[in-house]
Amino acid sequence: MLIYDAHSPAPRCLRMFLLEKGLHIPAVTVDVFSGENRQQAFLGVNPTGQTPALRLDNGNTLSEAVAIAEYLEELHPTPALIGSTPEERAQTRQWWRRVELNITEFIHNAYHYAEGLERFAPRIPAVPEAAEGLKRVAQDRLCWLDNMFGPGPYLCGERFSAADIWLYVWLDFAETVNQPFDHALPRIGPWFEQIAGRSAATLSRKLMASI
Ligand SMILES: N[C@@H](CCC(=O)N[C@@H](CS)C(=O)NCC(=O)O)C(=O)O
Repeated sequence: MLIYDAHSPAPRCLRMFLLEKGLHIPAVTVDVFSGENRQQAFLGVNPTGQTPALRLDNGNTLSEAVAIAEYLEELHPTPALIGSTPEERAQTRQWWRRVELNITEFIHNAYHYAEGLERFAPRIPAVPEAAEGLKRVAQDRLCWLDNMFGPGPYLCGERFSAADIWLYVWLDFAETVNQPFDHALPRIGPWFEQIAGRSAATLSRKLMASI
């Protein structure tokens, strides 16, 4: 297997997931800043032109960080970051979807349409006038998530999961692109500091240095 990695948040989610699972998969870094990922060679690997991607030993390629994480957890069930029972897996996916569909996708698109506009306008449809609204929605939905946060310490209660990784990585990225979140949020504030203290958070950040 080979991972196509990059100095960007979606690949960092996968890196942190692998570190937490103790999995080592060879990786090559694709230069998304120069647009290497949009050149023919990489499009032959992943036609979406996005990272991360996982080349399988049979020559097929998977993309979408969540799908890759699900695949790797099936191959390596322990330690479980999605879940070891049907209910645990459903609970993780419930929070994961809340995180992605309401918060991280808004952060990502707001970045594309504002701070990342120059880079992304030639690559994808860009709607700069939507950027400020998307940033507001992400902040609002983070308060919504904060209100729903149970006794913790993690989104899935006592169980650290992929949902924590995805929310943490994207909030950490958001801080660097003019989308800081309200650290005074009573649940998310302390939760963020706690996740930031994990060694996988530090190690997975290394490749983000040039953002
Ligand atoms: N939904 C995809 C998003 C993938 C994505 O947008 N990757 C970004 C890095 S965070 C990328 O490759 N950007 C470069 C580009 O789109 O040209 C996933 O979670 O894997």
